[in-house]
Amino acid sequence: MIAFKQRLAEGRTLLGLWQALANNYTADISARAGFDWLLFDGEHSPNTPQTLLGQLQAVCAHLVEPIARVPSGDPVWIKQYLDIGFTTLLVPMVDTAEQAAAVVAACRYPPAGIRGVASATARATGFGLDRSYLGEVAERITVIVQIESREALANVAAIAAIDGIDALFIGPADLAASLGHLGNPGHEDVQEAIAIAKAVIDAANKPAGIFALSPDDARNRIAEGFRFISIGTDIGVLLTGARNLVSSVRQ
Ligand code: 3PY
Ligand code: MG
Repeated sequence: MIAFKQRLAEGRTLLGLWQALANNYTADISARAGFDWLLFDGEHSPNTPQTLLGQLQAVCAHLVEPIARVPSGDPVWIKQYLDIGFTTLLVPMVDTAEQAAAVVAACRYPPAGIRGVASATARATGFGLDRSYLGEVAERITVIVQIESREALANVAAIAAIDGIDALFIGPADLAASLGHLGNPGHEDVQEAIAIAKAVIDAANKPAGIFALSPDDARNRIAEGFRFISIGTDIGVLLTGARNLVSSVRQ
């Protein structure tokens, strides 16, 4: 299995779909639709490690990268998400280099980090059958942190410089709120902040990702050189399809 950080280095922009329905069937269907990655959301969706496990198992036969967003950078969440077998994590609300370094440490075993070892009882290690997992964990795991506050913007260069932070993902909704434009991520102040953050991430030679606000926004983000872009959500796809269906039939 190629690590997501290696795929990010290939050059093609990787397109993703946000999974917020917290449902195995939705994950299974989405995994067949041609996306490069799916984001399983533990921060804002009704997910538990148990529901995430089912979704992860539902997509593992497909050529799509399952990314999990942990509820926070708490090492306990990180440990559980890694142990069930996610190899790419998105950590929300990382505002400082210290927090970013702590996230990396939570993903590594001692002496490099602080992750607890559950070798034979973790799905991550093939229940103990994958003997190389413990030694290869740093190469296999991709750590992505979210830049989504005024404080994170001020610290983005220092966050990007942390060894083990593989990519940085800009969250326009929280960034807009933090900059005083709650509910208006299209505001020019927010867009300007995104452009500055992107330039800093580029200068650090790390891949930048973003949540696109529309298909047009997604195409613009590709042209700007974002390396991975969420282009929608499972809820949005369902709701838009359902509303279009009913209005196409109702007289
Ligand atoms: C945000 O926009 O705040 C997100 O976390 C998702 O992109
Ligand atoms: Mg956010």
